[in-house]
Amino acid sequence: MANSAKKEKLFDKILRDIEEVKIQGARNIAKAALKAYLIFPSKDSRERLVSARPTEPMLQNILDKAPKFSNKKLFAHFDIAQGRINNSVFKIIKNGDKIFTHCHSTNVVNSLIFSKKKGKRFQIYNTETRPLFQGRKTSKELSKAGIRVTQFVDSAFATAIEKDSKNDKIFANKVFIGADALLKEGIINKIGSKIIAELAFYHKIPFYVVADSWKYTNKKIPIEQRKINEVWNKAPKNIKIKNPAFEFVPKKYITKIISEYGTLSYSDFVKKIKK
Ligand code: RUB
Repeated sequence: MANSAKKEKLFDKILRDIEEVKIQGARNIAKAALKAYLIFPSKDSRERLVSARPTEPMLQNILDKAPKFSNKKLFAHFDIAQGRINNSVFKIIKNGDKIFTHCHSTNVVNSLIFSKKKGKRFQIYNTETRPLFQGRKTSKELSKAGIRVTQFVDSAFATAIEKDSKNDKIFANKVFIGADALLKEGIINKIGSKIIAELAFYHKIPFYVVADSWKYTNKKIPIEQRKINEVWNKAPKNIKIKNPAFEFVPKKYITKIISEYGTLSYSDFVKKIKK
């Protein structure tokens, strides 16, 4: 196969894997999109990659940075930011914590595995994340790292989070959630995140967003609507199906955001990023 045909094949494969959520999570998507863009750096490639997952400012930001910075510097950012996030998450986790998480966030998962390796003892409550079950990926990775994981269906959000005062049992005492987009007034993350935030707020459980600052944007970000057959394949024709992939979580629910800038209130984080 000629070299250019090989390159085209690789570009198309990355694009398809992003669209089909084989490559998932803002950080992995941005990394893969940069790899694809560098094969064919053009306006057209950029548009195709951005529209593959439209709720991903990190993807957009990194492609905007691509002409201005070396590839080495851009790729290095992911690990530098993650390393700083890991150290901050480690400080926040206390032995005996029961941490609730949702979907699959590399920023969250890596920091939990780092904390476990450095000796913290805690357990995870996790929801499966219909329709694509990214929660199972989280459960498998954490369990492989020796972390105790309890998996719930999404409808068990309240049960997995709430305090059972009658039996003097506290379920989750902290929530760690990733982010796709960091905006001035709050974040966008996987569908389900808002109800988790509301429950945490109601039960006075700290709600932490764990996210690389390159997910920040001033732009208006659309919520990706995915194919309806992910929800119900061959559903009766007269039933309308909606499949929003993400939702907005207002900053009033966010106890702190943990990024490479440390652990900050959401407003302080926004101030910092705007400087
Ligand atoms: C993944 C998701 C993750 C964020 C952050 O959604 O909502 O919480 O992307 O992930 P999807 P990361 O599976 O639809 O891509 O920390 O890996 O950037």
